[in-house]
Amino acid sequence: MAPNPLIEAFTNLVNRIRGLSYIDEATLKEVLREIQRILLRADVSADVVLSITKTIEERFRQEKPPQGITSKEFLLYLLYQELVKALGGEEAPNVNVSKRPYKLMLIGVEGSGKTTSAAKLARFYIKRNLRVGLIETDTYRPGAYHQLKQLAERVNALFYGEENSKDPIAILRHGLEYMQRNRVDLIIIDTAGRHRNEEELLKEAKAIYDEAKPDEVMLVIDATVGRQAAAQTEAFMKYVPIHSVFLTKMDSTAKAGGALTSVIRSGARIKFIGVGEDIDEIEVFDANKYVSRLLGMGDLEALIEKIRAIEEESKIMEEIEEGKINLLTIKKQIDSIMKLGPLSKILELLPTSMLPMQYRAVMLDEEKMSNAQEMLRRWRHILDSMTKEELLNPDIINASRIRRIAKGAGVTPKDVKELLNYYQLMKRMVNQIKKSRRRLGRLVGE
Ligand SMILES: Nc1nc2c(ncn2[C@@H]2O[C@H](COP(=O)(O)OP(=O)(O)OP(=O)(O)O)[C@@H](O)[C@H]2O)c(=O)[nH]1
Ligand SMILES: [Mg+2]
Repeated sequence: MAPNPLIEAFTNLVNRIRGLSYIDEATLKEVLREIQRILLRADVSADVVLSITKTIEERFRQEKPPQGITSKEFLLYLLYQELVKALGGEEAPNVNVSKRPYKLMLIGVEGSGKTTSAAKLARFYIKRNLRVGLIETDTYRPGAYHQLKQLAERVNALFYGEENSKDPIAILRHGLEYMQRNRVDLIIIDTAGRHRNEEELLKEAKAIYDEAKPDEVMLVIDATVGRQAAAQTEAFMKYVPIHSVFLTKMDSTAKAGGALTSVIRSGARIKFIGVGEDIDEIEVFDANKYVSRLLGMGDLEALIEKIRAIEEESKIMEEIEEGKINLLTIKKQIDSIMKLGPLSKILELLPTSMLPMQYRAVMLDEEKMSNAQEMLRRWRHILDSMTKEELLNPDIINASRIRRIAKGAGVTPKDVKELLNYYQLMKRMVNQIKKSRRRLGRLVGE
């Protein structure tokens, strides 16, 4: 994406936070005010801005940063998380085409970028080895037929249109037949945006929808309208179901933040963004990726990964404390530790670490450390060659199973036994803790 004022402002803020020696009350307030200024300038509506900063503030005060994470880093993490949340959450949209042929209809106001986006989508899916056809039903804009026909040729998509027709429904019907005859996997229907008035536009959209019975209606919105995007979405939703949104011209507006948050608030799902006029300038909208770029992250990504892994580990610890322990628990634990990177870097995390006492004592020794790492890797292989049943119910693992598992993992039966001993130890410890809790509970009269 081209340099944009939003990215610049956020990157500056991130660098400032990093440069702080510590975060006191005054600097916290200042940082929050700066976040508000940036978001308001990006045309994000005031209530969304307030809810983002309020949540960051509350979480910063109430939640303790995970071990090994400074309060500065934690603040950056909260900023990242709350922005992702405001942009629709963690999961990237599913852009798979679920059936063949799949009919995708584009609608939107004049000049929003429908025809350009139709070609971008064709290119996107052709790259994914789909046969794509484009149908032009716009009978209003002079030259619409040639515009899409040329684009279709450029991206190697099939094309159907009728240059002199004034009947979009007839064009559509012929176009669908043509595409089906040619065994097209994905049929993209472009519609007109130029009408005498809005009502006429919406009514035609509805008529085309009824005739095409598309699998997906994608609303194309020009991001330069900023927070007005929600009103547009809602107007269209009254006439046809809106399954997804293509937000265009993200490259040429300082109001992208407003467009994104307002569309999301209207309940629509943003699937694609247009980031330039060229046919390749299309991206799947992924809130995580978008926010990472917004904050100029790069290396911040490592921090996010780390915090996630720590959170995952504390979830596992909770499970263990509740007494739900089996070999699957151990497997998850090893995964989260491995994700945290070299063991030497996670010394601070040792209290919650899974390593048995005898290993903790030797952690500072480089050579022994790499032995411990080696051991974890070995254990991971061993766990991989167990069946689900064995993971969930380790008591069934007898001598012959141990031999099979060892062979599968390329280790000795002794190695497998070592892991099983560790598991038994953990289980005993957990039971002890549970017992003493219960005793304590009885003492205080629970
Ligand atoms: N910078 C930029 N320009 C874009 C983007 N998408 C579309 N455009 C431009 O927006 C203008 C309008 O695009 P069209 O695709 O013709 O819009 P339309 O919705 O089909 O317009 P009508 O058919 O009149 O309703 C063109 O100049 C495109 O090049 C984008 O992501 N970034
Ligand atoms: Mg058009």
